[in-house]
Amino acid sequence: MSDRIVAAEVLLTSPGRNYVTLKLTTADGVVGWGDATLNGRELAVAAYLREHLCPQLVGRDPGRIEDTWQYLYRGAYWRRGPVTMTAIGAVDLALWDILGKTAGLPVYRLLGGAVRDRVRAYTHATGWETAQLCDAVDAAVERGFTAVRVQTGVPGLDTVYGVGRGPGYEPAGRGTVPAEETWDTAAYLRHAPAALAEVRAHTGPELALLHDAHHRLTPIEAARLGRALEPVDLYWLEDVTPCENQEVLRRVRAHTTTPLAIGEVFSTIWEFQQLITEQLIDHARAAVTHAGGISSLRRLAALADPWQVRISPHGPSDVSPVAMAAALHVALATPNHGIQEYMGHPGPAHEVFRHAWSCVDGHLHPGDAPGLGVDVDEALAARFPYEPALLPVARRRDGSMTDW
Ligand code: EZ4
Ligand code: CO
Repeated sequence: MSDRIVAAEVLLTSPGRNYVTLKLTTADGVVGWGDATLNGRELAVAAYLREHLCPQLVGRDPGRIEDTWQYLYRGAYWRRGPVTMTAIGAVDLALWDILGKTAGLPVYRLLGGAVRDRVRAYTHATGWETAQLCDAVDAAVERGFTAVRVQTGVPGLDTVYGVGRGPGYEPAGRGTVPAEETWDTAAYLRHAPAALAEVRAHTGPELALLHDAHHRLTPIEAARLGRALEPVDLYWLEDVTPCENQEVLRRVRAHTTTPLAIGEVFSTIWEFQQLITEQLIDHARAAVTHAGGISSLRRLAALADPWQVRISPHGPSDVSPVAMAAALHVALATPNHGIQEYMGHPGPAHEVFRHAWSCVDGHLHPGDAPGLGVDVDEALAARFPYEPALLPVARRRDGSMTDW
């Protein structure tokens, strides 16, 4: 008789930032782990799992990964959306973990084996002033990175999302009410191209530079920025416009050859469909958990491949070491993978989530441990209780809300 899931539990922990983790246990005693972290909406996913999915998982055959995905997605009347898809993603990750542990193989071998030796990664460099930013880029290069995301301060603004006044930044701030920031697109567009050109002059031509606009621009502003950044030779310009209307990207594409990356807030393959089939983007940025797991990320890659679009998944501190492992197994085994974002995790997170994956010379590898290769230290996790934390919101100078 095939194995059965006998327990489905949700763990909340905050070793430097909040993480939600799904634990599935089989009758044979195999444990599978899935990441269910949705930045600033952790408890919504935890409740979706605890109240709705966990009771449906107990008694199921853990080996029926695709059928479970179809059951939770296609079978449900209310579907799509980041909370639902993150919960399904966590289940999918945990089931692949169980399959790998049962087979005694790392997940990438179950996906067809490695198509590359290692996974190229990019990390973040931030600096309020351009000189500081150049120092941060140098530090990343020193660590071996061949690709760096550069985010700059904007004169006249007190804060800019994703840019610390000191080294580094953490997207979510503690508390139950979000911080409010002021945003000024005109000031940003006046400053960013010149700042990035200075960074390019500092680095020379070879280093891959990336930049993230965090969904703040109109189509014509995005087109202007893309065109202004062409001399900088970016690896990509990310999230130029808000996520709802994909057609606006046609206008951006018509005006610039700067490569575009979009999709860290997308939850399903269907949100990418038009962007891929009209070749409006170069990189699909879905995070493995937020878009429904390994099973659906592989489907997204298959859809993107004939259109020469690559998958380059989201990898900030809020993508837990469990989801990072899953992203790396997919990356190692997927031909049209581009680059993996690697922001890094707070120190204690590496102790709670002991992982076989590694980052060496700016490249990642999932390791060869069976399954996903992450063990969760539950006793240690319990010593870091969940603390509410949220992403900021932003208003324009006239006080109206602006887009993400
Ligand atoms: O804003 O992870 O490309 N990376 C990013 C991140 C995201 C946060 C949101 O949870 O844009 O910094
Ligand atoms: Co981004």
